[in-house]
Amino acid sequence: MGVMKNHLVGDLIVGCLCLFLILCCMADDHYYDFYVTEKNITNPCASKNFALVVERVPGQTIHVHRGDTAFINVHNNGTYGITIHWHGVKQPRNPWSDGPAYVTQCPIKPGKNFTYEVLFSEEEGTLWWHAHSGWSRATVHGAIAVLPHKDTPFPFDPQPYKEHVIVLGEWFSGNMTEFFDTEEKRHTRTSLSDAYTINGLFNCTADEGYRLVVESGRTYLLRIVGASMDHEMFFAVADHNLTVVGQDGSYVKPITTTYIMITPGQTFDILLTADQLPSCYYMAVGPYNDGGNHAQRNSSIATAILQYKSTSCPPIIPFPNQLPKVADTVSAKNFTDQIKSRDSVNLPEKPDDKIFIAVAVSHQLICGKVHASLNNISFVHPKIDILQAYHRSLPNIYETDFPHQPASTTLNFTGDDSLKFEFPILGTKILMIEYNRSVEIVFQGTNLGAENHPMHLHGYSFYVVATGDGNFNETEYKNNLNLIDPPYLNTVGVPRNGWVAIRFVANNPGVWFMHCHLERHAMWGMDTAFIVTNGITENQSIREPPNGLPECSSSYNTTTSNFDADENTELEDATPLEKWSGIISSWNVICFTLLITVFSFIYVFIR
Ligand SMILES: [Cu+2]
Repeated sequence: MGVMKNHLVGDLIVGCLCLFLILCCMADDHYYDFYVTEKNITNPCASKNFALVVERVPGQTIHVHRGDTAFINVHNNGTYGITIHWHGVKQPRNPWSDGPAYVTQCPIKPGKNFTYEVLFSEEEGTLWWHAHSGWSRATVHGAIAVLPHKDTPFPFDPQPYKEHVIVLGEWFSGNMTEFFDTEEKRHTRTSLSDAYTINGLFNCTADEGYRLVVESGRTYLLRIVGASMDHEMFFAVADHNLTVVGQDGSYVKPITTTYIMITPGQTFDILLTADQLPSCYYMAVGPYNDGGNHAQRNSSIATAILQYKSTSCPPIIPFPNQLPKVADTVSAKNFTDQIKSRDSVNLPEKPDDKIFIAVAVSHQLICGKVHASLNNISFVHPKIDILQAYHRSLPNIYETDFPHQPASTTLNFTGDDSLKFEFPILGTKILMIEYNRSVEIVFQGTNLGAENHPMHLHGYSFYVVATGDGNFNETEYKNNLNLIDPPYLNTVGVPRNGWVAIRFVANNPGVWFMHCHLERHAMWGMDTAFIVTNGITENQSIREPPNGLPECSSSYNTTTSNFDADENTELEDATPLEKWSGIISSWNVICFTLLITVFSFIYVFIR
C-alpha cells in the first residue's frame, strides 16, 4: 500500500512537472500587419523628410517569448518594391522568410503583400527588423523584444521594473525614395546623413526630442538597436552607469560601463537604475569612426532626455561628458573586449572548415564606380533570388566558386599588398557549406577602405573566438583564442587594419546572406551568401516554399536558361553612359590599362 502511495505521489509530481513544462514552454503564434507607405516625416529643427515607413520611425516593436512564431503580413502601399529582414532571428530551415532582396526572395511589388513566418528558436533579448531592399532600411525598421519563456524571470538581477526601446538611427532630409533610387544606380560616393536620431527624433533645444520618464530608485531594461546606416555609434546617459546584460539576442556576463559602442546591426540589453539626484539628464549618441577621414563624415551628436518623474527640467542640464570622441578607438576597443557570453560553451579546439576573407573598399574613380569586395569578389545581386534558383536548380543565376581564401593568406593586407584588391571581379559568387560542418571564418581588414566593418551573417549567430591587430598570424590567434565564453553575436566589427575569427556549426540549411552592415559598403558589393546543404532527414532540410512568395520581375526562360531580354529592367533604366559604365566596370583592369596607354600616346605625341 505504502509503495503504491509512493508511486501515486511520484506520478503526480511527474505529471505536475510535465504540465508546468508544457504551460511554461508552450510556444505562441503572433500576428501582425505591416503597412508600408510613403509619407512626410517631420522633426523639430529639421528639413522635411519624405520616405517609406511602416506607420512611423521607428515602426512598432514586435513582442514574443522565446520559441514563439510571428506571422507578419507586409502590405506594400508604396511605389517601390520592398522586403523585410528579421535581423538576428535564425529562422531554422526557413530561409524563405529571411528577407534580403534577390538573395532569399524578390521584392514585394507595390500593391502586393507577403506574410513572413518568423520562427524564433534560441534567441532571447533584443533584435530588430528592417527593410532589406536598397536604402529603405533608413526609415523602415523597428525593434523585436524576445522575452524568456512565459512565467520565467530574466536571468539577471535586479528584474527590470519596465522596459523601453531605444533605436539609434540617422536622419536624411529631402525625398528619401528618390535618394534610394539615385544612390543605388550611381554606385558611387553616398550622401551624408543630416543628423543622428534617438527613436527617430533629435533635439535642437532641451524641450524637444525623445524623453524617457523614470521613477527614482527603479531599474529599467533598455533595448538598444543600432539602426544607423553608415556609422558605428557611442551611446551614454549623463552621470548614469549602464549594465550590459545581453547583446544580439544572447545574454552576456554583466558589465558595468559609462558608455557603449554599437555598430549598425547590433543590439544591446542594458539595465539602467535611476539612482541619481532626481533631475533631467541627457542621453546622447555620437559617431565612432576609425577610418581617419572624419571631414567626410557626419560628426554631430543627437540627444534625448532621461527625466525623473515629478521633476521639472532645469534650463541647463548636464551633458554626458563620458561620451567618447569620434575617433576614440581605444574606448571602442575597451568596451568591445569586455563582452563575454554569460554561459560557458567549451568549443572544440579545431573547426572542420577554415575560410579566410579579406575585406576591401576600392576607389576606382577612373572608371566611374566604387566597388567593395570580399576576397576580391564584388557581389552582384542577381535578377532572381538565389534561394529560388537553388530550390529550382536554375542555372546561370549564381556561381559557387567564392574563394575560401584570397590569392595568399600571407600578404601584407594592412600594408602595400592591399592594392591587390583595387580591381575586384564582379559576380554573384557564393560559398557552399556542407550540413553540420563546424566552420571558422577569419575576416581580415585591409588598408583599402581601412575602417571598422560590421559583418553580419543571416540564419546564424556565431562565436567571436579571437581578434587581433594588423595581419592575421597563428601565434596571436592561439594566444587570443577564447573557446570558453566567447561572445555569441550576429554582427561583429572587423577592426580597422586588424582581423577577427568567428565560429559556427552549419546546422541551419538554407541560403544565408553575409555582408557588411555599413550600407554604402553593402551596396558597393561587400557581400556574399552561403548555401548550407540539407542534411539527411526532413528535419535537417529546407522547408517547402510558402504560398504567395513575391514574383520576380525578370522572367526566367527555362529553355534558354536565361532572362527574356525585354524583362532586363535594370539596364533598361540606365542612361547610355551608365550602360557603358556598367559594362566597362566588369573589366576595370582593361579599362585602366587602356586609359594609361591613351594618355601615354597623347604625351608622346605632344612632346
Ligand atoms: Cu564595411
